[in-house]
Amino acid sequence: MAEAKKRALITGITGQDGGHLAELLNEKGYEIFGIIRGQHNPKREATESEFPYVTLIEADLTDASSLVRAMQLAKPDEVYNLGAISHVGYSFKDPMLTSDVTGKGVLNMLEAIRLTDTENKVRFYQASTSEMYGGLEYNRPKNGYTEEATFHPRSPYGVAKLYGYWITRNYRESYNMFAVSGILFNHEGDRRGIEFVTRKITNAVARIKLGLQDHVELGDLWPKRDWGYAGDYVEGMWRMLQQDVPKDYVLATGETHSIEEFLDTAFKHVGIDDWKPYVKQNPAFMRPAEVDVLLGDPTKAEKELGWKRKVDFPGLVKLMVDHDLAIESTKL
Ligand code: F7E
Repeated sequence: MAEAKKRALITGITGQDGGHLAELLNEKGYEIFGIIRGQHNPKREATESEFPYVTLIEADLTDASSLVRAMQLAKPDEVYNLGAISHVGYSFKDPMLTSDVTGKGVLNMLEAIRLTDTENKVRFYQASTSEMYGGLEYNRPKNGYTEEATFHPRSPYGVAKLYGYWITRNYRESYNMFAVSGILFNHEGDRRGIEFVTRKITNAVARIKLGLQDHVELGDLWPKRDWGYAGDYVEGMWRMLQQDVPKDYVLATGETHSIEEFLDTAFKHVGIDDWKPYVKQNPAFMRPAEVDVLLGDPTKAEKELGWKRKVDFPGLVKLMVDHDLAIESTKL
């Protein structure tokens, strides 16, 4: 008899990582269920046409009973909790909702698993983040943040994610659940939303090159980030759930670059050597508290999961600019 297909339930299926993960799990032969929110979710149609192999289930991370129902319908072997209010700047404007969705939503999902998974077999992945570290000088390890580094979140988003991290760890320790956190540094790509700085830049670079726009407005340009490719990172998520022992892992590139360097690389890729005339600073895009420098140390994931990022910084910028050039040139 053929082996039964593994089943996965993904929250945040309409987001960047949800899309990459759905593709990966489909290649691996999983039966995939995705949680979608709301009566007329504007992303439903696009999600259905791009991922016809995903069964969508209406539920909401703020409603534990809807998650119990989703668990009963999907009967998953693995749950990937990627759903969140994920924009750091936005979390300052809506801190309560961020705390409910990005923080307490994790507890709702864990409880839904605990109440339905009577054999304690389900494996749970929590999308934790480098935003939990905060990037301040006093607690920046020289070779990058490891799984053991000190946390000091700098936004309502970071604080909510830290709750998600600890409640996941607490359920692992209290109920012996296979519940792990991937502490992922920034990961970008062609599925990235335009509200994040990398995609905002690559889209603007493409449009400026094509004569569709004459400048881009940004906030602070000095912060540094450890930017990788999202397609590489979902492979790491999956590997975490295939281990014998549940543990938390950092996924990062081990390199950090400023927004200025990102601008420089992106503009040079389309033949513009000096980006300064095309960039205006606008305080509306600055944050009440900034995360200065993020650099991750992925040694543990490399050793224990055999994971390593494939796309490097210039490769990532090129991939994103080329993708935006292709899309924007259809608008000429
Ligand atoms: O900002 C600065 C901004 O919004 C990066 C999320 O996936 O990664 C992401 O969080 C930096 C910050 O990403 C603009 O102030 C300047 O210093 O692209 P971002 P993020 O805040 O690092 C982590 C790991 C997550 O977990 C999050 O969910 O760029 N910046 N000017 C700007 N940022 C934006 N968005 N827009 C600007 O105009």
